[in-house]
Amino acid sequence: MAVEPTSVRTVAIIGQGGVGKTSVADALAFAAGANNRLGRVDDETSLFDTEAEEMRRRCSITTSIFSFPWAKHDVTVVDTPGQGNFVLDTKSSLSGVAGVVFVVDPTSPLRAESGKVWSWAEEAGLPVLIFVNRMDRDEASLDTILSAVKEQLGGKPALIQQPIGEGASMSGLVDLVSGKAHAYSDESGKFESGDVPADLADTVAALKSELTENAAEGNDELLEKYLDAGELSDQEIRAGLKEGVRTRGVMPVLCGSAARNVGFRELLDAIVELLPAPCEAGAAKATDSDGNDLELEPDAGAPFAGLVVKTLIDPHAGQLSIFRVMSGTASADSQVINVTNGAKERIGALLTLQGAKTTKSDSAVVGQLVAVAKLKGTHRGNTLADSSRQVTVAPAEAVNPVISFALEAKKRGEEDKAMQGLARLVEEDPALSVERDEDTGEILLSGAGQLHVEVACERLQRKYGVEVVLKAPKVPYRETIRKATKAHGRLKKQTGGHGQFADCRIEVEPQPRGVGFEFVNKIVGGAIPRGFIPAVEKGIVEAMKKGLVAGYPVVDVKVTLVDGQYHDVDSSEMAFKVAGSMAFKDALESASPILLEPYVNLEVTSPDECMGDVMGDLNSRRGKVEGMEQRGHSEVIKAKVPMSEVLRYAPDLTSMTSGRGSFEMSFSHYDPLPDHLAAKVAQETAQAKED
Ligand SMILES: Nc1nc2c(ncn2[C@@H]2O[C@H](COP(=O)(O)OP(=O)(O)OP(=O)(O)O)[C@@H](O)[C@H]2O)c(=O)[nH]1
Ligand SMILES: [Mg+2]
Repeated sequence: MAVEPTSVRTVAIIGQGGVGKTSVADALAFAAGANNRLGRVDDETSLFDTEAEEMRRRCSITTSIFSFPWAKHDVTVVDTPGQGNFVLDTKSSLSGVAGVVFVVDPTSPLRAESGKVWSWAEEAGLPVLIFVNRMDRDEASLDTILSAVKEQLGGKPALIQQPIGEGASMSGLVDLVSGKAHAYSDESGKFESGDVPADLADTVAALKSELTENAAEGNDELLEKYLDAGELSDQEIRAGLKEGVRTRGVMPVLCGSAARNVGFRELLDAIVELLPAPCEAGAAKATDSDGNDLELEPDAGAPFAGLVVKTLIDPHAGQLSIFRVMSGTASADSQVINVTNGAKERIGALLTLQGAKTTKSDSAVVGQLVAVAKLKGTHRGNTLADSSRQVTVAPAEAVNPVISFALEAKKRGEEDKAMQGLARLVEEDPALSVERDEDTGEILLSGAGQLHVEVACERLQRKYGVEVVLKAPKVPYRETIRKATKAHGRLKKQTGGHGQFADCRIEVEPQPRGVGFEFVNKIVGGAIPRGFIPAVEKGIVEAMKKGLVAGYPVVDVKVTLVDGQYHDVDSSEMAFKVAGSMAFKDALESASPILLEPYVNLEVTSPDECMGDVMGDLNSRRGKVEGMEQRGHSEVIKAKVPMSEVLRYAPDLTSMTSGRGSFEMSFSHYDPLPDHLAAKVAQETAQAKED
């Protein structure tokens, strides 16, 4: 039977690394009866951390999805990675869901990872439930963590539960809306409902009136009634909260412990009662084939459109494309168009995801997150649609990789096999990229950090049987110009037979940092026929791949094509491409080219007493400290540092802080490399070429 769109709930479990997201996801699946035992990360029995690399590290590396029914609803839980090296996979998964559970740890401060996932959820306009996990720990402080959510993230937490007992002696929760106490006597996840313990009565009464006020604020009618009568019914409070959640005005807070299996039926109920169905979240924006914006009605009867948010590749079973139905209904055994690239695709079986397993289903309605196997030309970010209405939906913006390593296959001659395997890993992981250096033949693998790249190599070996060795990390330098200049490119080979002729004149000027490449055509009077102009641009783009200083790509330049000549017979696209390329190379010579180096944002958390060492060290690495902040007994330092100086920061920080420091890194910007260092880089490139 088809699912009603209003009973669909899709929710991503997000938060910084190690707060217990996967444990929460497992506890939800167990509470709903989707698993007959409670999966645990520590015993390698989790339904969500199922890959060898995840189990070995006790850390989620990729997003994992599980759908199950709860209270007549179709609930899909998306467990996301939180660790800095893997967290980028979380971003694209957020376009697959209509809400998030933001998990926090009341025993430790919020780190940059939390800020990152929080801001992605904010950008996507996703409603938030906050789950305070680890309430079983004696040092847990609900107040401290909720103030941090408010102050550091701008969250709007509203408690809807009050824990009974603290830390190890926590014995249950009071549901503030119903005023019932839920007493937990074991780890079965089941509770006895009863009256609020007498010693909590005052606290609960005060919290309830605060909550009622919060709920009333979502809706004018309720507010009026509340101001009038001084109270609201449970039903009205829930309705007010739901309204506030949808518009991100309120973020209900639930408490519990994945270790003790406390609080998960309540969390399931909150997902169903307080988070909107995807179809209630508002119409999705799309673009039609003429480039016009339109809204997709969140209606099961509308023409089908779906956004592919993730690709999974199993070496044996092949490719799975996971998509969110953005409008209409997807049906098994149907024909669709991949609107992004025009390919016709057949949806054979539709699959519901259950961790590492799947089950077949006949259809999926608007809002559901499902998979289809063996689509040939479909990739993450593509839109699939019914041929009757060919629209595209914009995918999440990709995030740039931070660090690159050169690698080679351990066995001679396995380079191509490595490239093929890596290409599949890149298809699965938006934060990974791979390319081949044309000069040295080396494979360059880039990712969010050293650990990310290392894990990719482990997966390459396990899934595709190729062993590789990582070499020193490579800094992705760029080149640009400092001076505007004019240049000329002329190809003339007209001796005997069919000749080659093309001539172009260009003006080249620097652009502000980060603006990229711009090409302007100012040819008048047909000095170069219109049909050849794209060829000139192509030639320039080709020449930009290799700068003059040290062979790195040239960025941030504007090129204006101002004049040229052609020959009726001897001119061709190829000839103009070559001429464009020649002109650009000529321009570089006189435009005073320089090297640019990448900077990273570095956020270091260090115990107070190691601060001096950490700061001094950052200075010696040419870092610019931008701010410091006290968080508990730690100091958080934010700095911008040249990437070349922190390629191997982890072991150094470990030794400076006796293992108590941690850091996060993300790409920041490019800036000119000081001259004496530029000379060294140029020399190294020349040396590598010779070797
Ligand atoms: N005491 C206690 N430990 C917990 C609780 N929840 C999770 N843990 C433990 O914390 C560790 C990390 O749990 P995970 O569920 O893997 O955390 P995560 O947020 O998924 O971590 P990443 O996937 O790396 O982002 C495991 O050893 C869990 O057993 C809890 O409520 N109380
Ligand atoms: Mg996890």
